[in-house]
Amino acid sequence: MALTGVLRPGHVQIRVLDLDEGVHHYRDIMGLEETGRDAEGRVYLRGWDERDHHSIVLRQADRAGLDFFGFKVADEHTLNRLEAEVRDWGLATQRIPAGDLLETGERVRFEIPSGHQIELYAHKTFKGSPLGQKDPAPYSSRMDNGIAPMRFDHALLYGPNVDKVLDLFTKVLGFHLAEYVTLPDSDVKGALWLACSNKAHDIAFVIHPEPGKLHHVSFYMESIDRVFRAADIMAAHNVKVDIGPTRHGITRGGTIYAWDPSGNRFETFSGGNTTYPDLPPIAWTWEGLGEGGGLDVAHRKMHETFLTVVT
Ligand code: M3P
Ligand code: FE
Repeated sequence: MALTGVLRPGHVQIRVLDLDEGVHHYRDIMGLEETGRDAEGRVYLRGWDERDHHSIVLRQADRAGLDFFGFKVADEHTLNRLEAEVRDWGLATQRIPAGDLLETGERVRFEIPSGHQIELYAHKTFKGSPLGQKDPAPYSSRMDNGIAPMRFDHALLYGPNVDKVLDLFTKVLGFHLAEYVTLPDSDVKGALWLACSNKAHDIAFVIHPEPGKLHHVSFYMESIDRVFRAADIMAAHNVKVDIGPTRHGITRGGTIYAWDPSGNRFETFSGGNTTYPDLPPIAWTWEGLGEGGGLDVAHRKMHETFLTVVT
């Protein structure tokens, strides 16, 4: 499979209410590596299997949530082409200068119809992983440092105009729809799982009246064992758990949903379906999402927090 265009989720900037508390959570309990701090006081982190400089940026603010979600694209030419196509589709775009985020090139930012700030960029400094790039080592102690996810994997975002978001991501940004949920007694798609790769998904959306909301930022774990180990570490540090450990029927990923100290939900996720752009999407009904185990295979019910708690 030739990956071109949009390559992968590259970074998210998350607002935390107290920076030290946020750093303690993401660096010391999650076990992400701190790779930098900038003049604005933002803290940069990444998982042990990531090669680029960072994927998670923490910014202290008086309300929690997501500032922006950035995708890495293949090259400068792709960045220019997608910028033009996003404009032709009808969105205003803005160029953010290289270096605004540490070790990151120029970014193209636009607000999508769900109210989220999405960015594309072509360059971020290659830093390598702790295993090395040549004859890589089989093990690094970073793999056991806290919860120790391999990487930032995806986010689930809540907002209006999910139909327009689907059009933009599939017709302009080159994503395919992997799975979706229709609203009760309707064929309107109310939730989307979208992939630019053959992962289970790279970004997901659920319809919601308030724009720009964050449901969760997800971290990829090597195995379901590591998800259970994450549950032990969460318990040891009094991390508040929402759902799990269980499996999502949608994506078939092993999961825990839990909250950081600012109330932002995060997920430790493993496995999941392999998707291809030629396959028709998997369709879930509203009942399938709840009683059908789409959200929670083990308990086969809707959890109220899934629909109501977002930042
Ligand atoms: C995920 C995931 C639902 C499934 C959610 C899936 C809400 O968060 O990462 O696979 O049914
Ligand atoms: Fe998820």
